[in-house]
Amino acid sequence: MEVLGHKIKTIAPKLGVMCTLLAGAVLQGCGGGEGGQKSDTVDADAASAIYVPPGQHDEYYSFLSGGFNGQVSVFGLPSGRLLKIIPVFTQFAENGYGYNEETKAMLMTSHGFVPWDDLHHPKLSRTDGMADGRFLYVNGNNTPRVAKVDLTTFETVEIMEIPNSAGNHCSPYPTNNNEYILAGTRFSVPIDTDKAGMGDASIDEYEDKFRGSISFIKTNEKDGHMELDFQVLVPGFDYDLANGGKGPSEDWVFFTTYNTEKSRTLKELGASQNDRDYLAAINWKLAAKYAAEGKAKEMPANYYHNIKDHNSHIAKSNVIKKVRYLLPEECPGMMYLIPAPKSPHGIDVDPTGEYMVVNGKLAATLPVFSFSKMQKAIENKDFDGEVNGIPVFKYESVLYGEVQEPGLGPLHTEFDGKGNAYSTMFVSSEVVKWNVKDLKVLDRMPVYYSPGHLMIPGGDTKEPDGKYLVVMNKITKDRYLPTGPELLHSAQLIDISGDKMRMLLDFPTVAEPHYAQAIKADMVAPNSVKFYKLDENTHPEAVKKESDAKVTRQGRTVKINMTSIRSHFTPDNIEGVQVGDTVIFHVTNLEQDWDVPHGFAVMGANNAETLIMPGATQSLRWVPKQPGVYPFYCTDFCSALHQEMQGYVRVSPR
Ligand code: CUK
Ligand code: CUA
Repeated sequence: MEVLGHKIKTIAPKLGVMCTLLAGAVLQGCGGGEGGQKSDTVDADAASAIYVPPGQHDEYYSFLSGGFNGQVSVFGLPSGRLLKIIPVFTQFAENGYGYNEETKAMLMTSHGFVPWDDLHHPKLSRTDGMADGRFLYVNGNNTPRVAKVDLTTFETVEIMEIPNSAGNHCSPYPTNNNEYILAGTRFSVPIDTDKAGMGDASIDEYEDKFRGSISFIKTNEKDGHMELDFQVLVPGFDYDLANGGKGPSEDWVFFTTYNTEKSRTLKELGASQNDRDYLAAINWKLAAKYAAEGKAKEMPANYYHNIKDHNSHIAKSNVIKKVRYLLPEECPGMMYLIPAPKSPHGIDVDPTGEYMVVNGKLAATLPVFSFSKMQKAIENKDFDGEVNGIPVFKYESVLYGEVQEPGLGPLHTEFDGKGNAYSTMFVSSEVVKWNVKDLKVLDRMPVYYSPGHLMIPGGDTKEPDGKYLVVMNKITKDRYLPTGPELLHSAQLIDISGDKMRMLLDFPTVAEPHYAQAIKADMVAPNSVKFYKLDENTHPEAVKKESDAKVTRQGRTVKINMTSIRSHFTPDNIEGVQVGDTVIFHVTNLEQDWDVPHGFAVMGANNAETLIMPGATQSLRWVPKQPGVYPFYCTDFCSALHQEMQGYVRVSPR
């Protein structure tokens, strides 16, 4: 197969072949190949390498995306202990997120209340090219959103909807000093710059009317607060993944694209008939400069930006009505296209910032592009035509070299900071270690089964911490005791400190992890909030002492300002509620101690419980439908008298 004159071998001229290969790999549980070792043979010291004695802490926090559960799960490494599930785009009955009055607004969008999403990529905020442990940014794929988790509280505190986007997959990518969080569209959609909301066009007009977008979200240095500065409306391809430069390539960010022939269907190989797709290179600094210098135009928009206040714990939605945009064809030098094997998946830039690895999942080689060659090609205008006014490089003029026979189905690559890269091979089900300079394969480790992303702590930064590698496998099959047709996905921990990879541990994950991030525990743990200070609670319905607790009626609404402290609620016996009233319990947890939340649940309420952190106020809305005496109680075991932490609400007929 030829890519602009350059030979690229593909393993799968037809998608069917890919599927057969995949099925073969999965069914046989094959992997390995030359130099492979059976990962079932775990060496005798593996246990001690991951053993974290009771009462001691892990060395790393890792943050795994939950994929289709819309959450992030936090695991300690190397133990694989699950430390927390953080709901982001999903209602979480366990703690009332998205059910209680304070957090409902977090899940508001221009489409209404959307309490689910598909969360793929956690990314830690950055300072000087390194993860700084302050915030975790994550993407919502389905109803395009970017969220921020505060790592002092491990709570989702901000969610921004992304206009002019569909399938927010190449997202989020924080630049090296968190100047911007970049978020790229997956699907191109019709974008009408005269009107807010979704554009409309016949799907047959794809070629002319559909565009993608890359959003430039500015962040505030102090609190990480997001603001959509502008968007670049890019050609109507599909965009897959993003990764940014470092050092010399710091000003650049790269996106893999597919469907560059702008077809709408895979039928008859429609979307994959091109010999090649592109790696899109965007100079984000130059884009910001163009936007600042007035090149950006303004269009109407309608998107939600939801922020949770730290002191009141109340989330509020702001609806934003305009967005600025740049067109690459009007901004010379801002965007280029590099031919790449067709349907590439991950793009990963090495720690030096010189090498861009394109994981062409259908290709038999792994091409590595050179940033300095790209700079030269720009200088010499060494182009091979253009697409929508965007120059396309010649493959050879930017290619550093190709890893030969890396394995089948390369998806993602990370780096160990010692000159090596590690790539996942989805089809041959292995992690392959190779040297970035000489492109030689050094080692292979079969993994079980069919890995997607892999993650080395700091492996996407300028200084990776090359001790452990976590590979996240899509298919679990026989790795654990069977649990019916569905098994949890599986992560495997591999020691990469030596020449050869060493399998240490399997652990089940929560739903489907795509990407993950990890950071040394001491970058996060010391800043962890132990409880909220009651005297800083600015919730308008907070009551800070029991004697202020009260029940008030306003029309058909009954407001119950309640307190909780070990081990009672005040008030705990409530009368005067009628069927059909709207009852709102505003519960303030008076505790000022670490790890003493109280739960609150009332019989028949069709929302959830809520779990109130010490010092915080949370509110549950309830409309009783039948007369009766309804018990309520604390749901989280809080003291020897936890079971007694209860009360009644009497609901009378109207
Ligand atoms: S993607 Cu899932 S394995 Cu959404 Cu980063 Cu590659
Ligand atoms: Cu409060 Cu149990």
